[in-house]
Amino acid sequence: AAAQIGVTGLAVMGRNLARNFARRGYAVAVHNRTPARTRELVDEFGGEGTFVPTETAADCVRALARPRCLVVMVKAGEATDRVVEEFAALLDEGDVIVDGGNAHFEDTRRREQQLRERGIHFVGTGISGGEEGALHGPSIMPGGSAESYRALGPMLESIAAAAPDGSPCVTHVGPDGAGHFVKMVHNGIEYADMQLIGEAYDLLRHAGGLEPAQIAEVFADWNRGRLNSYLIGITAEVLAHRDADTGLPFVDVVLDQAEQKGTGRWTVKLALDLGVPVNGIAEAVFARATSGHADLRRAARDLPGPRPDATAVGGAEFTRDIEQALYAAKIVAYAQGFHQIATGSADYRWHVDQGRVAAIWRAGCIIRADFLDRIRAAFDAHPDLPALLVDDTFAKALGQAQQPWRRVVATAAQRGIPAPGLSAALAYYDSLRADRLPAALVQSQRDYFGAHTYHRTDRDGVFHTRWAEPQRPEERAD
Ligand code: 2AM
Repeated sequence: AAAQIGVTGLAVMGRNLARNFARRGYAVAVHNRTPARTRELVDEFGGEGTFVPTETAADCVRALARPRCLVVMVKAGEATDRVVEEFAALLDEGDVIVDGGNAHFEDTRRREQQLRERGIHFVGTGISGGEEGALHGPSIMPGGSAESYRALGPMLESIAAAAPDGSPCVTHVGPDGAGHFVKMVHNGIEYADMQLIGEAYDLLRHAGGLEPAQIAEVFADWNRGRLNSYLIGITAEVLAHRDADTGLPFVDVVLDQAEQKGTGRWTVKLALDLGVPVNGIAEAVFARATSGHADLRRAARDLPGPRPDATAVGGAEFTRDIEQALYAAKIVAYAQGFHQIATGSADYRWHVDQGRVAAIWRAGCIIRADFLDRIRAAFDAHPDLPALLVDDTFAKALGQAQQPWRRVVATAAQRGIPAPGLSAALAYYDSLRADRLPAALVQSQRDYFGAHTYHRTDRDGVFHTRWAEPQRPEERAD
């Protein structure tokens, strides 16, 4: 029988995705550069469904029913280019190549355009949820042509995670690179969420005087409330875990240097180009970078400042304050991510439905949470919501969090506990709220040294002041 879908690149993500298709009843052609991996997959998991092992790319293409749908799961970058080209040469008009790797969306745009000229659909697809997600149901973010989704959509819908309301966590995000773009921002938000959770832990420990096992209970408790999410859940588990060798809390034996593969950095780089303020996400990326500068940290260790742990603030009230601050900063981080999606969507003319994006992040992906359903509801109620923060539900939560959030940031500053995510989010929030920003002074400075001109609050037009002259006369510059 002809296979309905093919998967090439059978490392753990590709293998699990192939198994997921097979378990859902699809006949899956499987292929890998090194054929031993293909044989291993079939030997080990062949009983789970119908696999069609293939040795060469040509064999793989021959095994597929038309229009052929092939999922490429190889390393992003050159390997993807090479594999896509190898298969594209064997495919016909109307066939579909899915790139399920973590490609940069600009690469996806380039590949999509090149293949479109040859009549082949190229579908850059974000897949989130790690190895387990790939096997049991990821959140899937396909881009590419709407036409490609007709062949592909039903198959993706059947392997995707199901949201609490039963709907599959996949949608046609938009044309060309939209899927990989949205996946990139997903990862940026993930960085911010993880950083905020890290700061909450740090404050509970060093200002609150709690031990990791106690903080595990706090997180487990939060996980039963509005913060309920995959990340909060695994945080509780990690904090409860003790190292087998030393008996110490696991978190205390792990070197405090957080690494990154690049999608968070991409998010921030692109935000800079788009002019979207994502300071919460940026602080999370920089916090990882800061942690990795061991020499810098060693050199700075003896700089003056308060030492944490002096006296515990402690108490249930402080824990409640942190929960409020965490929730408020989380709203800000997600709002920034969605602002970036809206801006990218407008710039690239993708028409991304932000409510749909929130909906497909409700399950399967790393940032899955009840919270995403609140975001979905906000966009469903007001598709043109100018900022997530002003949605009634979120505005109310931010209102309630005001004083606790400010107390937490103040406590962090007073005690010398770094909280870049929580405080950047607050600064962003207050910047948006401000009647007047010191941007007026900055623009004045620009006019002073660079004749960059300014607008006035009281009159239309463009103005420049001749600062070098004693009378500092103002002239129109337009
Ligand atoms: P391999 O098993 O032959 O190494 C993750 O590295 C996956 O991408 C693996 O399945 C790997 O195949 C595949 N891969 C990496 N680089 C590749 C390339 N240049 N061509 C084909 N497959 C590649």
